[in-house]
Amino acid sequence: MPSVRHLVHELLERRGLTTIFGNPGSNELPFLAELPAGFRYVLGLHEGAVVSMADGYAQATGRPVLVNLHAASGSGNGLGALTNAVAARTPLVVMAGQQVRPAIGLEANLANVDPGALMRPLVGWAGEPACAEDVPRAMAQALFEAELQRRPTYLSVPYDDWAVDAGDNAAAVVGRSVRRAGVPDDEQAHWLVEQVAAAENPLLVLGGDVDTQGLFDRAVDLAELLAAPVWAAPSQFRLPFPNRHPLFRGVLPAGIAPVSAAFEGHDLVLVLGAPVFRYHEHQPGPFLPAGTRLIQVTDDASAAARAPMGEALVAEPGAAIDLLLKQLDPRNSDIAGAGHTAPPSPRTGEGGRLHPEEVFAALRDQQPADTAYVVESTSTTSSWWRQMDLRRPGSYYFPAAGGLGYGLPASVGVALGHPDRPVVGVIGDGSANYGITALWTAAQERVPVTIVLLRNGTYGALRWFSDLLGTPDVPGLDVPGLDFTRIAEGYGVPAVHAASAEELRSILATPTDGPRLVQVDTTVTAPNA
Ligand code: TZD
Ligand code: CA
Repeated sequence: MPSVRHLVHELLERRGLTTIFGNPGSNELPFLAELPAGFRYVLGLHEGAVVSMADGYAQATGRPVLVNLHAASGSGNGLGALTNAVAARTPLVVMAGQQVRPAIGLEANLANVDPGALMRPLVGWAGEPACAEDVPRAMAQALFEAELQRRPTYLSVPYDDWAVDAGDNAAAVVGRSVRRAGVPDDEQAHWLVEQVAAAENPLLVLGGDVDTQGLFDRAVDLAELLAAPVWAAPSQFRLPFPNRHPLFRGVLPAGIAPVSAAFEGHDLVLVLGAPVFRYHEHQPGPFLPAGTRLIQVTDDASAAARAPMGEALVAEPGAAIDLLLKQLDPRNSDIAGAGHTAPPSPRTGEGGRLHPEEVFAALRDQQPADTAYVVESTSTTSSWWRQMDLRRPGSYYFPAAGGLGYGLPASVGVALGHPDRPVVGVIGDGSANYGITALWTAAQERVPVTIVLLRNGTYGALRWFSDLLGTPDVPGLDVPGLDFTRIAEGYGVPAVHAASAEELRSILATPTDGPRLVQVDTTVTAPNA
């Protein structure tokens, strides 16, 4: 009879979870024993980096990923990064080892006394099997829950379970499949089509799910059919629409009042694949202007339930888009033929520092059009969108819950998931420190990724916030004295300092077959200017 370990390995293999991101401890070693050929263990040196690498990899491949963490201390280290995976709806299956059952109640070292309580409310499901024979089924549940809920899950397994004979029934779970459909029924479809057809001046708001669910190009077809302007939903973690398309209006500002102002004059706002809404700065006001209705289509039942206004249809956004494309007549518009708007010339820096716009213009001009960017640079948002020209699906990733430490590791994860695309991480000198150990993984795995490190010496976004909140005298906002070329070299990643826009352009013009870091000194900017 096969062991628990053998069955779980087989289950993971059959479900395609053969690239494992992890940082093991003693409790985890028995699971890792006898890993079949074909499995790849990508070692990260800190659990925050492990989870963020896995998040980037899972988003890039569109597949669930197994994350292997140590018990309480290791899992705890991963929690901050898990906030981003929750907001991005990434199906990570986090598995941690556990002490042997008799030792848990004694609170022996490395026991995870209440694993579910440690990980909730972030994970959508958490469990520890009540007996060894139940481990393969519990692993299948963790995996299916992650896929069905589109949310990370957590499984804790006592380490002496792995060698146990799994018994006759346990193998039945290995070949299971669970499918899901989210197509509106006829009546719901009819209602949705009617509402959109009747709107005089509809507006589309697209969320990150549009890109994660492969709907980027179809969203363009829908917007052109409706001749409707398009906003990206606030606090965006993916780009759902080409950012220089003539119908694109930008990313909605993350406050109640400015969102409402942006909807002024539209009788219908159709939100696809986003919560309503992920606000940030508290700017009170009416949720919607008078005369504006809102319909949200999302497959995230919780996002529909918690929205404070509008009507919701819980269904796959892709199904709704297909339905509207099939059943609506095109509105007269010459927009489809209009070209993408040209970027303005970049603002320039001073005192030997580049303006971030000069850096982004260099990326836009020198990088191939299919480059995927992972951005964690918080004060340069406006500069970024002013200069970039992103027209392909999967071009942009940002920490979905705003938790720093995602960008650098996720760049590595996205590059591992997309060996066919150039990947650039655009990382601030504050943000880089939270996930810095991913440089080591990039070096060891020879991941072709370029990290452009923007060194402005400060937490720029917090400087802007301190003005907004009327707290100009707060401590702890500057980060001087960091040389990321030396830090990167120490982790085994070749690094250069680019002192001018020309130098940066010539570095970027040479493709790389391994990791590299380019440090640039930049001027301090505000996220909204
Ligand atoms: N810690 C974590 C894990 N996430 C956070 N979001 C913060 C702290 C707070 N924070 C922000 O929200 S932005 C920011 C911090 C510290 C500054 C980031 O600095 P940076 O980028 O150098 O990466 P800018 O462009 O200088 O703002
Ligand atoms: Ca900074």
